[in-house]
Amino acid sequence: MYGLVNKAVVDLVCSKFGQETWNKIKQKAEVDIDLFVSMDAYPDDVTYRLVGAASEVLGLKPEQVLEAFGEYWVLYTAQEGYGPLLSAAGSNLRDFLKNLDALHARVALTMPDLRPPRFRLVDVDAQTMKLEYFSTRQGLAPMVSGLLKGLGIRFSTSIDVAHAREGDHDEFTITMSQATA
Ligand code: 1DX
Repeated sequence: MYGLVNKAVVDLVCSKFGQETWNKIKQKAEVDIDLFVSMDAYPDDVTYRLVGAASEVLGLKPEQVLEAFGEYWVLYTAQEGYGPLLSAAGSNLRDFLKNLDALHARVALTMPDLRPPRFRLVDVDAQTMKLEYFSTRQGLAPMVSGLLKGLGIRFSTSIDVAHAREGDHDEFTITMSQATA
């Protein structure tokens, strides 16, 4: 994955737990890279090893690390120069999710090694949407749960997310809780 992803992992761990903890994670992951370059492509293996080592060092399940990372990614990319990219994709949760494939297509114009997931949004009722997630990568569904929570925060929309594996893809049922007067 592009270095921006690994940089976000570094930033999340260092801001929450400090440099010492990051050094332990790096060592356990056997990753010898001191600075990730956002626009360089790295083997996926590097990211998976960092997540696995973070899980061991922090005493969290890998799923919990992935979910925390997904939530952080929305904040991090907004801060790291991709605010306009995110803003162009929509100003509410539903528009944003509808435009995710277009967002990735735009990034892929200049990043030929991008392997973006594909998303399909289905409206269920006024407060429920189903998001289908197709990825070239294994095991990252918990990250998508976190991404959705991050988007809920970005758009000040309270949501509940339920996940199910369905054949060749994952499905997330997103329920927007009713604002009460
Ligand atoms: F719900 O693969 C909200 O490397 C969501 O299944 C989901 O293949 C927001 F530095 C610049 C660059 C670079 C910008 F120039 C990426 F290189 C991309 C910024 C998307 C914001 C996908 C990252 C593929 C790298 C993928 C989980 C899981 C998608 C990560 C989240 C908005 C992004 O992101 C899987 C790769 C960006 C960039 C966004 C992604 C690769 C997402 C979301 N993906 C690189």
